[in-house]
Amino acid sequence: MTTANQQTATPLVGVVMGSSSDWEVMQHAVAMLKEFGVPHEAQVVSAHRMPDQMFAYAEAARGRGLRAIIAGAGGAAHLPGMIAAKTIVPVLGVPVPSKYLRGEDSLLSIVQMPKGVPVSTFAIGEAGAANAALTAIAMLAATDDSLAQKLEQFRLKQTQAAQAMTLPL
Ligand code: RP5
Repeated sequence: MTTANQQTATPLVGVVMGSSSDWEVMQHAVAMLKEFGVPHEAQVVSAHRMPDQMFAYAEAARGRGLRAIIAGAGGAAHLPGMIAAKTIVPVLGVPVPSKYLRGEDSLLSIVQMPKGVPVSTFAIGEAGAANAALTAIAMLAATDDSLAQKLEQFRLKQTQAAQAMTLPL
């Protein structure tokens, strides 16, 4: 599986992650963006192994038309916060489960941003990745009626699925 420079035409959402090992989780953000037909890109940008590229990515983001950046990382997860430090494009942080602390370290590293430079932080793992994408989609839907309709339908399907649930009584 490769995550190198996946891109659709003129991306509105950037998905970055600290390692290709994060892809197992972060692919759920990309899958959601694909499902909604949102132009996006996905690539590895490591905070501690490629800091210069990380800054370049963040600095160029707004000028390239990105409206949101979904950043996933595990362990001492600096990536979302450092990207947020270099751009005013909203950053949605996804804590990736780590080997020893199961992502609690990632979550606390991402969520505890000091006042002034926010990172919207999501649940650890797959749900967080998917919900970060849904939040980016909701942000875009504020000025895109067709996307808003798709989002309403997506929610309606979940309502109908819950209403159809039965218990083995
Ligand atoms: C972080 O370290 C990455 O985001 C990843 O979650 C973790 C482990 O990276 P690898 O050693 O698998 O490349 O930078």
